[in-house]
Formats: sequence, structure tokens, C-alpha cells
Amino acid sequence: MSNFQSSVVYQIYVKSFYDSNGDGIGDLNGIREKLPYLRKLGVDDIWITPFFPSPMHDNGYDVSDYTAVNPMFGTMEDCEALIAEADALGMGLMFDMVFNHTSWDHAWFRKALEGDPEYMDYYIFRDGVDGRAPTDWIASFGDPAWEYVPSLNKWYLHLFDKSQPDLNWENPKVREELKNVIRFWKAKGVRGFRFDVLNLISKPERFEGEGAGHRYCKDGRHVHEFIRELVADTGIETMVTVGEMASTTLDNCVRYTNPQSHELSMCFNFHHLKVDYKDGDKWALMEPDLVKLRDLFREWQEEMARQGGWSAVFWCNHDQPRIVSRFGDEGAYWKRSAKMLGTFVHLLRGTPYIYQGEELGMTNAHFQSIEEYRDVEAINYYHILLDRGATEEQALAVLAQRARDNGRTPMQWTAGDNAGFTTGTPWIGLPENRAFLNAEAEEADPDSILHYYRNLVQLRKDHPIIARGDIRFLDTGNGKILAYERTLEGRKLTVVCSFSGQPEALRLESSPAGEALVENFPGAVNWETVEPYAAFAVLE
Ligand code: TEU
Ligand code: CA
Repeated sequence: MSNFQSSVVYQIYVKSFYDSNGDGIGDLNGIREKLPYLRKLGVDDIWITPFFPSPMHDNGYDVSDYTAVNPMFGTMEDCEALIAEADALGMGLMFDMVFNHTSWDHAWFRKALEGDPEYMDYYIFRDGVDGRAPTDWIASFGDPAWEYVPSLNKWYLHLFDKSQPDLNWENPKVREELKNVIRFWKAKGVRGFRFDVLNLISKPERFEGEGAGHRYCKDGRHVHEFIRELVADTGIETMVTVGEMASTTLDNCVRYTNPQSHELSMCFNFHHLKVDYKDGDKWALMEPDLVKLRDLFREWQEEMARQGGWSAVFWCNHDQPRIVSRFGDEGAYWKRSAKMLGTFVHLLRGTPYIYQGEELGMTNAHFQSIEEYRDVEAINYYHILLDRGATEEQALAVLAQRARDNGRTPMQWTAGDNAGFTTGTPWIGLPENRAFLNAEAEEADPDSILHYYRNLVQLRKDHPIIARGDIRFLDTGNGKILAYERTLEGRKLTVVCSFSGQPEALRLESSPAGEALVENFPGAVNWETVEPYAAFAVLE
């Protein structure tokens, strides 16, 4: 049992967490000031999104210097102090390594644009075909995935924004440069790393085909070899490492995370967060398919356990809308549904991640105009939807549910101006519910989502069955009720979660006896009729 298998990780989107100097932008010293809050929540590790120098076209996921601190977020001294203070409180920091691509402002890419052949080979430059791009690939943010450089008469690949040229991992010099970045931050005392879109780094031998470019690059031909080499040569196998794996497969995730592979501690996959994508299209709305959600969790949880893999389990991050708005309820059942969603994830097999504000039940942004949006992906797709014939109202209705900005509004600390996030003007707006939805108010309310999340984190430490137990999903006779059982050394934990806003009939093969280990409201336990958004777990 490695530490990370009984840990809980908290994700901080640095730009929106807490602003310590009144410029409207979250920063490293803001995180330092809130370490006691995180300590009280009980989390073990803290993943901080990139705070390295960047032109911020993709809010820091476009890095121009991997071993420095963006002055917008603070200084290297602030960073070193943050590492030391977190460590003194028993929490480890995980920094976010964006190794699939750099910013076009990175010195390596500037030299490539000057025609330096050594640095052109750090990236993926190709000749066009009959004056056109090498392939008709589309990047994740909706643009063509190749950008033409007239001075070189070449095209470069970018699976994301054109300001994010993909690195050529086939080049051993690139791999060595990135290992040096890991060595630099490891020497500073971080406890682990999150690797951005790590399963896209190994590109195909030939570039062909059309459509979403990442489809041709995911889980590429050398990806496992490259990860093993990076881990071995930097000695990070004993650290906490998590790979973000876009559109990956179960077999690959077993390979990425089974200790015998000597690759990563765990990985994120996103299939469960696409059950409300109509025909697989993020920008086409559909009610969540809960039967598909159950089947995905059943397959991934049971197979990862059977094959010795390890998953990061989560609902939210800085790319996703807020889960209580997505799979829960913002109205009468706001508090109860937020607690249900937390219960479902925190009692699963795997390492749970809490995204900033999730522990408060923070909701989507409810922006009313395109001017309120900040994210390159959302703004691109707003115009793409209009080009496809949507009205402004229709396009805004899609963004209101799908834009990544929904997860990037400032953390709500108090009921005061800007929810206590900043004394300045926040870089992005906030929803109206901060009057009651804030850490200070929830600290004072023993029945709050915050107190409930603290208890969920503590349960993992008190009951080994949660961290170490096997898992089996149960047939509930009802597609809106998800249930599973954890077993360890003769003990059994039965977890029942209703994703429905109505009372629902439950038909389990047996009705466990025993007291509720946790329930999201008094009297939630009922083995015949489950109340709206009820969640409970019974330990025998
Ligand atoms: O995200 C990659 C990724 O899969 C998301 O962009 C996702 O595909 C998209 O948001 C769903 O519509 C990582 C980072 O988490 C993200 O913030 C960056 O924009 C992206 O990589 C490029 O670095
Ligand atoms: Ca600031």
C-alpha cells in the first residue's frame, strides 16, 4: 500500500484560488495564506496548476520557461516558501508538468522559428501537401491543428492552441531537457507531479487522416517507453505521479499505473464526464446517461482492481463544469446532491481528488454574455456554434453548461465583495450565490457540504476498507441509483447513491444490516425507497 493509495489530493487552479496582493489574480502567497484551511480539510497532497512564465493564451498551460515562476503569481522565493510551509503542515505539493507542448514564446520555439535546425527538431515541423497542411487534423480548441510558417515554408503541429506547438518526444534531446525540469523541481522538494495530456506525447510515424488530431496521437506507439524512461532517469517512481490521459483505454491505464510497469502512480480518464455529450460532442447538450455512467464506473473500477491498476477518481477540475450543476441540483437539493456526489467518489477504489470549491458545492458561473468568458476553448466554440447556425442565445446556453470557465470562477471564501477572493477586480466574474455559498458560512454550519467533505476525507483514514478494499458494483434494479460494495478481510461496505430528483425504488440482492457509516441526511438509509439524491454507506 503506497501512500497515495490512502491519500486525498486537492487541486488548486492558482489564478482563481486566493489573491494576496489585490491585483485580481490568485497567486502563490494566496495559497500560503490558505494552507491552514487545506490542512483542516484533511488533504494529503496539493496539485497546483501551472504558475510558470507563460503568455497565458491557455491560462498557463502554454509554458515559456519550465523552471521559473510567472511574476503574475509570485517569485521563486514565494514558491520555495510555499513548498516548505506545506511540508511543515504535512502536505506535499504536486506541480503540473505540461510536456506535450510549450508556448510559442519558449526560447526553444523562438530558435526554431529562426530556422535553427537543432531546435526545429524539438518540434514537429512538416512540409505541406500541394500548398495545404500535412493533414486535415482539427485541434482540441476547434482550429486546424497545423500552423504555416511562411519564413520556413513549413507547418508545425499543435494539438491545442496555435500558441502551443507540440514537442517532438522522438528527439532524445527533448526528453533530456524535460528530465532536467523534473530534476529541478524534485530538488526543490515537491512531492509529486501531474502530467498534462501525457498520453499524447508519442506521435504517429506518418501523419495522415482527418478530424480530431488527438485521436491519432493518444496512447501512441512509444508512450509507455517514454514514460518509463522519464520516471527511471529522474527517480520519481516513489513520488506521487498522475497522468492526464485524454480519450485513453482501460488496458493502457492498467499499463500506465500497475506498479510492475514502473510508470505512474495513477491516471485520470474522462469517459464518465462525457455521458452528457450528445453523440460524443461536448458542444451538443444532452441529459446525463446514468446507465452509461454506472456501466463505465463498473467496468473501470472492477477491471482496474482485477488488473492491479490505480485510478485518480474525481468529478471536477479546471476543465470541467461544476458537478453539482451538472449531475446534481442547484435548487432544493443543492446541499444533499453535492454531498451525494462527494460520497460516490470518496468511497470508490482509487485516489480521490477534490477540486477547489467542490467541497463547498460551488456551482457553474451562469454568465449571461460572451464578454464574461475568458477561456480560449469556450470563445472559439462560441464562434464555431454561431458559424454552424446557432443563435447567440443558443450558443450562450451551450457555454453556460460546457465552458471550462464554469470551473474557473474565483474560490468563494466569504459573503463579502468578490467572495473574499480579492480586494481588487477579479480577472473573471463570480456567480451570485456567494452570499450563502462560501467557506466562512459553511465553516459555521455543522450541516454544510464543507463539514461533510471533511468527514469523507477522514473516513478514508479511519477505515482501511475504503483505501484497500476490493470493489463490486451492484444491480439496484434502477438506472438512477448507483451502488457498489467494498470488501476487505471479511468486512463489507455497501454504498448507495441516488442521482435522481425523485424518490426511487431500490431492489438490491440483499439488504445489509448495520449502522450507516455515513448518510447525507438523517434517515437516508432505506433499502426499499431511496429519497431524492440520498446517499448512504453501511459497514458490516
Ligand atoms: O487538458 C487536455 C484536455 O483533454 C482538455 O483540454 C479537454 O480535452 C477539453 O478541455 C475538453 O473539452 C489539459 C489541461 O487540463 C487543459 O487545461 C489545457 O488546456 C490542455 O491540456 C492543453 O494543455
Ligand atoms: Ca495576486
